[in-house]
Amino acid sequence: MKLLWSSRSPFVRKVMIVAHEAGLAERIATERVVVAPAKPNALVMAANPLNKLPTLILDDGRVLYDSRVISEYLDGLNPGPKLFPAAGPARFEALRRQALGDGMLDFLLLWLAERNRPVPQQSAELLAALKLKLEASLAQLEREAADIATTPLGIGHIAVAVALGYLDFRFAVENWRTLCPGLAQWHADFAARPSYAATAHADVY
Ligand SMILES: N[C@@H](CCC(=O)N[C@@H](CS)C(=O)NCC(=O)O)C(=O)O
Repeated sequence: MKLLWSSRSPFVRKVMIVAHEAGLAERIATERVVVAPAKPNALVMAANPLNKLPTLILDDGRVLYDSRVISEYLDGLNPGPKLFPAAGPARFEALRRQALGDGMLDFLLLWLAERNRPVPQQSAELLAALKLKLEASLAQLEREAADIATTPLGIGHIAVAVALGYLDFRFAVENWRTLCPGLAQWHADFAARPSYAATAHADVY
Protein backbone atom coordinates (compact mmCIF):
# COMPACT_ATOMS: atom_id res chain seq x y z
CA MET A 1 0.00 0.00 0.00
CA LYS A 2 1.11 3.55 -0.68
CA LEU A 3 0.71 6.54 1.61
CA LEU A 4 0.69 10.06 0.19
CA TRP A 5 2.99 11.54 2.79
CA SER A 6 4.73 14.65 4.10
CA SER A 7 7.18 14.98 7.00
CA ARG A 8 5.43 18.23 7.92
CA SER A 9 1.95 16.78 8.29
CA PRO A 10 0.83 15.86 11.81
CA PHE A 11 -2.05 13.75 10.51
CA VAL A 12 0.46 11.76 8.45
CA ARG A 13 2.58 11.35 11.56
CA LYS A 14 -0.44 10.02 13.40
CA VAL A 15 -1.10 7.21 10.90
CA MET A 16 2.61 6.39 10.69
CA ILE A 17 2.77 6.02 14.48
CA VAL A 18 -0.22 3.68 14.22
CA ALA A 19 1.58 1.76 11.47
CA HIS A 20 4.71 1.38 13.60
CA GLU A 21 2.75 0.37 16.69
CA ALA A 22 0.81 -2.17 14.60
CA GLY A 23 4.01 -3.59 13.09
CA LEU A 24 2.96 -2.53 9.59
CA ALA A 25 5.34 0.33 8.79
CA GLU A 26 7.42 -1.74 6.41
CA ARG A 27 4.35 -2.62 4.34
CA ILE A 28 3.70 1.07 3.61
CA ALA A 29 5.50 2.79 0.76
CA THR A 30 5.52 6.55 1.21
CA GLU A 31 5.34 9.12 -1.56
CA ARG A 32 6.32 12.64 -0.58
CA VAL A 33 3.81 15.27 -1.72
CA VAL A 34 3.25 18.92 -0.95
CA VAL A 35 -0.29 20.07 -0.21
CA ALA A 36 -1.82 23.40 0.71
CA PRO A 37 -5.48 24.38 0.91
CA ALA A 38 -5.00 27.08 -1.76
CA LYS A 39 -2.87 24.89 -4.04
CA PRO A 40 -4.60 21.61 -4.86
CA ASN A 41 -2.05 18.94 -5.76
CA ALA A 42 -3.12 17.03 -8.89
CA LEU A 43 -1.65 13.74 -7.67
CA VAL A 44 -3.49 13.96 -4.33
CA MET A 45 -6.70 15.21 -5.99
CA ALA A 46 -6.69 12.20 -8.31
CA ALA A 47 -7.02 9.96 -5.25
CA ASN A 48 -8.77 12.20 -2.72
CA PRO A 49 -11.13 15.03 -3.76
CA LEU A 50 -10.43 16.76 -0.44
CA ASN A 51 -6.74 17.27 -1.35
CA LYS A 52 -5.73 16.12 2.12
CA LEU A 53 -2.95 14.09 3.63
CA PRO A 54 -2.87 11.38 4.72
CA THR A 55 -4.33 9.47 1.77
CA LEU A 56 -3.69 5.73 1.58
CA ILE A 57 -3.85 3.88 -1.75
CA LEU A 58 -4.37 0.16 -1.23
CA ASP A 59 -2.80 -2.50 -3.43
CA ASP A 60 -6.13 -3.15 -5.19
CA GLY A 61 -6.50 0.56 -6.01
CA ARG A 62 -9.03 1.43 -3.31
CA VAL A 63 -8.31 4.67 -1.50
CA LEU A 64 -8.71 5.49 2.20
CA TYR A 65 -8.75 8.87 3.91
CA ASP A 66 -8.67 10.53 6.51
CA SER A 67 -6.32 9.75 9.44
CA ARG A 68 -9.15 8.26 11.54
CA VAL A 69 -10.22 5.89 8.79
CA ILE A 70 -6.65 4.91 7.88
CA SER A 71 -5.74 4.38 11.54
CA GLU A 72 -8.71 2.08 12.12
CA TYR A 73 -7.96 0.20 8.91
CA LEU A 74 -4.34 -0.41 9.94
CA ASP A 75 -5.42 -1.40 13.44
CA GLY A 76 -7.73 -3.99 11.87
CA LEU A 77 -4.82 -5.55 9.97
CA ASN A 78 -2.94 -6.14 13.21
CA PRO A 79 -3.86 -9.36 15.02
CA GLY A 80 -2.16 -8.05 18.18
CA PRO A 81 -3.48 -5.67 20.86
CA LYS A 82 -5.90 -3.12 19.42
CA LEU A 83 -5.46 0.66 19.42
CA PHE A 84 -9.22 1.08 18.90
CA PRO A 85 -11.06 -0.56 21.81
CA ALA A 86 -13.84 -2.77 20.40
CA ALA A 87 -16.82 -1.39 22.32
CA GLY A 88 -18.18 0.28 25.39
CA PRO A 89 -16.92 3.22 27.45
CA ALA A 90 -13.25 2.49 26.65
CA ARG A 91 -13.97 2.84 22.92
CA PHE A 92 -15.77 6.14 23.26
CA GLU A 93 -13.17 7.55 25.63
CA ALA A 94 -10.46 6.68 23.09
CA LEU A 95 -12.50 8.19 20.23
CA ARG A 96 -13.23 11.35 22.20
CA ARG A 97 -9.56 11.75 23.06
CA GLN A 98 -8.71 11.20 19.40
CA ALA A 99 -11.21 13.94 18.51
CA LEU A 100 -9.53 16.28 21.00
CA GLY A 101 -6.05 15.64 19.58
CA ASP A 102 -7.29 15.89 15.99
CA GLY A 103 -9.32 19.01 16.80
CA MET A 104 -6.26 20.67 18.27
CA LEU A 105 -4.41 19.93 15.04
CA ASP A 106 -7.27 21.40 13.00
CA PHE A 107 -7.07 24.71 14.85
CA LEU A 108 -3.27 24.71 14.92
CA LEU A 109 -3.23 24.37 11.11
CA LEU A 110 -5.71 27.25 10.88
CA TRP A 111 -3.52 29.25 13.27
CA LEU A 112 -0.41 28.54 11.19
CA ALA A 113 -2.17 29.69 8.01
CA GLU A 114 -3.37 32.87 9.74
CA ARG A 115 0.09 33.54 11.15
CA ASN A 116 1.59 33.19 7.67
CA ARG A 117 -0.64 35.93 6.21
CA PRO A 118 0.77 39.44 6.01
CA VAL A 119 0.35 41.05 9.44
CA PRO A 120 -2.20 43.70 8.31
CA GLN A 121 -4.45 40.92 6.99
CA GLN A 122 -4.33 38.80 10.14
CA SER A 123 -7.43 38.73 12.33
CA ALA A 124 -6.55 39.58 15.93
CA GLU A 125 -9.97 38.22 16.93
CA LEU A 126 -9.30 34.86 15.31
CA LEU A 127 -5.78 34.62 16.76
CA ALA A 128 -7.13 35.36 20.25
CA ALA A 129 -9.83 32.70 19.85
CA LEU A 130 -7.27 30.12 18.71
CA LYS A 131 -5.07 30.85 21.72
CA LEU A 132 -8.08 30.49 24.00
CA LYS A 133 -8.88 27.09 22.44
CA LEU A 134 -5.28 25.98 22.88
CA GLU A 135 -5.24 26.95 26.55
CA ALA A 136 -8.60 25.26 27.17
CA SER A 137 -7.50 22.09 25.36
CA LEU A 138 -4.25 21.93 27.29
CA ALA A 139 -6.08 22.50 30.58
CA GLN A 140 -8.45 19.65 29.71
CA LEU A 141 -5.54 17.34 28.85
CA GLU A 142 -3.73 18.25 32.06
CA ARG A 143 -6.84 17.24 34.02
CA GLU A 144 -6.76 13.92 32.14
CA ALA A 145 -3.00 13.37 32.45
CA ALA A 146 -3.18 10.73 35.19
CA ASP A 147 -5.81 8.76 33.27
CA ILE A 148 -3.85 9.10 30.02
CA ALA A 149 -0.75 7.78 31.78
CA THR A 150 -2.50 4.74 33.22
CA THR A 151 -4.84 3.51 30.47
CA PRO A 152 -3.56 1.06 27.82
CA LEU A 153 -2.10 2.63 24.69
CA GLY A 154 -4.85 3.56 22.24
CA ILE A 155 -5.66 5.88 19.38
CA GLY A 156 -6.47 8.69 21.82
CA HIS A 157 -2.95 8.60 23.23
CA ILE A 158 -1.47 8.73 19.75
CA ALA A 159 -3.64 11.68 18.64
CA VAL A 160 -2.76 13.64 21.79
CA ALA A 161 0.97 12.87 21.47
CA VAL A 162 0.90 14.03 17.84
CA ALA A 163 -0.84 17.29 18.79
CA LEU A 164 1.80 17.95 21.46
CA GLY A 165 4.56 17.07 18.98
CA TYR A 166 3.09 19.54 16.52
CA LEU A 167 3.14 22.23 19.21
CA ASP A 168 6.85 21.50 19.66
CA PHE A 169 7.37 21.65 15.87
CA ARG A 170 5.45 24.82 15.02
CA PHE A 171 4.33 26.47 18.26
CA ALA A 172 7.28 26.05 20.63
CA VAL A 173 6.76 29.66 21.63
CA GLU A 174 3.50 28.66 23.34
CA ASN A 175 5.55 26.70 25.91
CA TRP A 176 2.84 24.11 26.58
CA ARG A 177 4.92 22.25 29.18
CA THR A 178 4.74 25.12 31.66
CA LEU A 179 0.92 24.85 31.70
CA CYS A 180 0.90 21.05 31.77
CA PRO A 181 3.53 19.43 34.00
CA GLY A 182 1.66 16.13 34.33
CA LEU A 183 1.04 15.90 30.61
CA ALA A 184 4.67 16.80 29.93
CA GLN A 185 5.80 13.85 32.05
CA TRP A 186 3.53 11.47 30.15
CA HIS A 187 4.64 12.95 26.81
CA ALA A 188 8.30 12.43 27.71
CA ASP A 189 7.57 8.74 28.28
CA PHE A 190 5.58 8.50 25.04
CA ALA A 191 8.34 10.28 23.10
CA ALA A 192 10.71 7.45 24.02
CA ARG A 193 8.64 5.00 21.96
CA PRO A 194 10.39 3.98 18.71
CA SER A 195 7.19 4.83 16.77
CA TYR A 196 7.42 8.46 17.89
CA ALA A 197 11.14 8.80 17.23
CA ALA A 198 10.80 7.21 13.77
CA THR A 199 8.15 9.70 12.69
CA ALA A 200 9.64 13.01 13.86
CA HIS A 201 8.63 16.09 11.87
CA ALA A 202 11.12 17.70 9.51
CA ASP A 203 10.86 20.81 7.36
CA VAL A 204 11.79 19.04 4.15
CA TYR A 205 10.16 20.14 0.91
N1 LIG B 1 -9.35 15.29 9.30
C1 LIG B 1 -8.22 15.05 8.43
C2 LIG B 1 -7.33 16.28 8.39
C3 LIG B 1 -6.18 16.15 7.39
C4 LIG B 1 -5.52 17.48 7.09
O1 LIG B 1 -6.01 18.56 7.43
N2 LIG B 1 -4.37 17.39 6.39
C5 LIG B 1 -3.65 18.59 5.97
C6 LIG B 1 -2.14 18.37 6.12
S1 LIG B 1 -1.68 18.08 7.79
C7 LIG B 1 -3.89 18.77 4.48
O2 LIG B 1 -3.82 17.83 3.74
N3 LIG B 1 -4.15 20.02 4.05
C8 LIG B 1 -4.28 20.34 2.66
C9 LIG B 1 -5.62 20.91 2.32
O3 LIG B 1 -6.43 21.14 3.24
O4 LIG B 1 -5.89 21.14 1.12
C10 LIG B 1 -7.46 13.80 8.89
O5 LIG B 1 -7.67 13.37 10.04
O6 LIG B 1 -6.73 13.19 8.09
